Amino acid sequence: MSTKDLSDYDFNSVPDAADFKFGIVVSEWNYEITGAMALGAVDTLKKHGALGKNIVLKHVPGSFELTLGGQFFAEYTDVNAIILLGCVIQGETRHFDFICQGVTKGAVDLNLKYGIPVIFGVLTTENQQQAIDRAGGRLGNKGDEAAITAIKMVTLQKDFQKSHS
Ligand code: DLZ
Repeated sequence: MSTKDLSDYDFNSVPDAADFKFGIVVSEWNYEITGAMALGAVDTLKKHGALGKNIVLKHVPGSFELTLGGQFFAEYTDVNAIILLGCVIQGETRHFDFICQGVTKGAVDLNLKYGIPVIFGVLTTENQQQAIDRAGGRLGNKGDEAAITAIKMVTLQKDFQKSHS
């Protein structure tokens, strides 16, 4: 069992995000969890310089819809990165497996199709407590981690673009 804050990181190792634009898609299913992840993500982006006007938040009904929400961002906006936030909690049926497979594959496909970072911020837990622990609880906040990953990946993409121009 994990006891470490998984979101613990070196603040100075994260690049400045002042010039970047972010789209965040939040699943309404298990919103007490995903809402806390969204707050963490926005807060972390701002801590690293992102401007409020450059962070756009949209909601979808469930984690299965995160992929299409992300695709809308890719097609209709000029964001530099898209963060998908969801929480799938294991139930008594195989629904869990299908949703997890769908959104994971969907996120991979979006990354490759649009060539911008699409960050997988989806908790897949056995129970509610494991999700609470990872959404601002004792093991950190998956939303914060997704925000940091987004900043790092946009910076990496810009590095490549600079060296190829
Ligand atoms: C239907 C469903 C179930 C059972 N569980 C979850 C869950 O734990 N987390 C989540 O984000 N969404 C869940 N959903 C909803 C699906 O993601 C989706 O919204 C519906 O199947 C409609 O496409």
